[in-house]
Amino acid sequence: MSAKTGIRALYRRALNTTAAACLLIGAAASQANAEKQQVNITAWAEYFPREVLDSFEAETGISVVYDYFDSLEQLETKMLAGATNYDVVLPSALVANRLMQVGALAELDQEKLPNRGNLDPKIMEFLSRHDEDNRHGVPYLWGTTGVIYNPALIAERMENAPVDSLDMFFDPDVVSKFADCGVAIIDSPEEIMAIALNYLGLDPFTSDKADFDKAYEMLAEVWPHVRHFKTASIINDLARGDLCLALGWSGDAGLAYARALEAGNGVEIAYSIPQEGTEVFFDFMSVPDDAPHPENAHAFINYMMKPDVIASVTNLYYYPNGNQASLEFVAPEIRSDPNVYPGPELMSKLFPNLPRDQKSLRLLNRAWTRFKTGR
Ligand code: N2P
Repeated sequence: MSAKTGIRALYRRALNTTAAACLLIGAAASQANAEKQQVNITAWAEYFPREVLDSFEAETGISVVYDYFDSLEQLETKMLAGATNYDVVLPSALVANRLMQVGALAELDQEKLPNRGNLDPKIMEFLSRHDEDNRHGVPYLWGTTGVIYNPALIAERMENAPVDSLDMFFDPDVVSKFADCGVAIIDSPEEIMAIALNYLGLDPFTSDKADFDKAYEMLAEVWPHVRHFKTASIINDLARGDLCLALGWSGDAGLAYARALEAGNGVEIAYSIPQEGTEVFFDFMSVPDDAPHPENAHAFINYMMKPDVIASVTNLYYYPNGNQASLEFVAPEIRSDPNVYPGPELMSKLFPNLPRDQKSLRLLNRAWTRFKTGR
């Protein structure tokens, strides 16, 4: 990342937080009813720090059962089937919108969420496009999809590589240079297809088959140079030096850097938001309509909206959050890192993911599957 010393400081802070959490766990154990109370959440791996969950358990006596998913498609399929036993789910705003339309998300009880006042009105307004009047969820973390790279391995293979451009992935002459040190792309069809269409100068939310064909043709040239599409392996593979380039999420770049530092293996990781523009995502805390512990779900969501709590998540994971009151607790080196909190110029090049009709979704998924499987 740009502020390396900053990451080191954050990393030290993370270790201190772990020590503090250990003391709190002792306090929780003394609460007689601790084990009777439970909240079942599902989210990405590396999205809720263990120490934050421990503090929640210590403060409320509600224990957290955390089940993680590797792709939004996996979450959506489960949620559409229903009876998941989850109390809190973390879809993107776009997936949340589709889940709402089929009644899979409950309306939140706003009175049980007094910390809502801490949220950023601009982000709430944005999210109201996906969730009218912000009734079904509250923003958690957000971020961008961009170029994660190992500067040393890239420089060995190409002088002045265009690291702030999607040419790194979509120009076969460029990406082929990095095939030997390992290139990965997140398995996230709606996000990557929108970015690819936008790179080609096409409408990222097109419904025209010819546009999807053009994107597929470009991606087919890229495919031979991609080592894998395993979203969940990207952080560790980068941190070990087993990948030199990944099209992935901004915060995961910070995590890969921190993990390499922890391993002391000399691997460095950097991130840039592509100048052609890319997707900005907003993740969403919400409650399934059939959640078994809706009270606990509200308590959990409310806890995550405490300014110091959500700031500690941003400080650890390098993803910005949707909580305005937390900004004063966010480490200055993160708040001022334009790759984490993009300035207005970069921000204007970012586009949020928007709903598509069924026919376009089918075209998109078909192009993606052909790309991913090299057919
Ligand atoms: C997982 C981060 C996922 C964010 N480490 C994607 N919206």
